Amino acid sequence: MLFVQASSSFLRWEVKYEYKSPDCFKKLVITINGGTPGPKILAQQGDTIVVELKNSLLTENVAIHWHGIRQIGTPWSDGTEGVTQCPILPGDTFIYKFVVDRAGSYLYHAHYGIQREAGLYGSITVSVPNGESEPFAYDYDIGIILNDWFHKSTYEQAAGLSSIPFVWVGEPQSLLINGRGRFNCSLLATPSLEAGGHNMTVVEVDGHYVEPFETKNLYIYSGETYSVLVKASQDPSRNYWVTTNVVSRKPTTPTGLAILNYYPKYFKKSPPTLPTAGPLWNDTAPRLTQSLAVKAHKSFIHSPPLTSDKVIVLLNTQN
Ligand SMILES: [Cu+2]
Repeated sequence: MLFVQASSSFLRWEVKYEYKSPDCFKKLVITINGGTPGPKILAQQGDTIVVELKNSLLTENVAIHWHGIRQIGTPWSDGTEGVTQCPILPGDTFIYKFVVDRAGSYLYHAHYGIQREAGLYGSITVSVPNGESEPFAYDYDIGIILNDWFHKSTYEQAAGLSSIPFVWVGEPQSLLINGRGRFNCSLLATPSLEAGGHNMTVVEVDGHYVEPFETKNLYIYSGETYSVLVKASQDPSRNYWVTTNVVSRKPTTPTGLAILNYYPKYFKKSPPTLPTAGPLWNDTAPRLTQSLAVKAHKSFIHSPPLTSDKVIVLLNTQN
């Protein structure tokens, strides 16, 4: 008999506006416990996550959606404000309580207005239960979260998007990697990600194991999560640029940069090469190739039910 002991994590979060300069441009952002992105949630499959969320925004409601978490039996913790819960009013506290029932990488984000664009988002990593292993091996795990960053306030963006005629927000001023980016720094949409010339092997997509496939460029659409394996097989005496670029629209946004370093060697040294410019923004072929390469791992195929109880026809329109 196997006994599995799930534990519970209690997190106390305070959401508020603070001035921050994630890309050297100072603006009001929404923080959780003083940071954007918010705290990383690290859990094990079967754990119960309890988040006591205090809304200290003064004049705005808030709600947080746990993207990819199925909320089986706990729909009221889904955070879809206006659907499964009333928004959390300024000054109020709400307790989210749910089980993370599937290993994988996920994100959480604001679900009120466009507060995600003000910085209210973060990551959730759920590891497999003790005694179980993933269908791939690695030595070290690191989370990377990408975000497009606009300097206009979310109010200006939202007012434009809901105006007639519609006012497009334009291109993001920068791309943030783990909450940091560059815009006119003295140092120096749909993003694609490159790991400094290291091939990436995609092994998990949105909480599902996939048949591994290799890529040099990973295309990530809004809300998607991927786990990739990177082999530290190159010259360890230098550093490498990790780059993220806008694709799908002609980019005017500077490349988002981070450094891939073979720790502890030379971790302050700039890479000796220039960052790559990223894939051609209008070349859709590699994106289609990636979509077609994502297939359920053969040991983890969940077949759909053979019969349906109910048929729901959805009509989607955009005015
Ligand atoms: Cu979402």
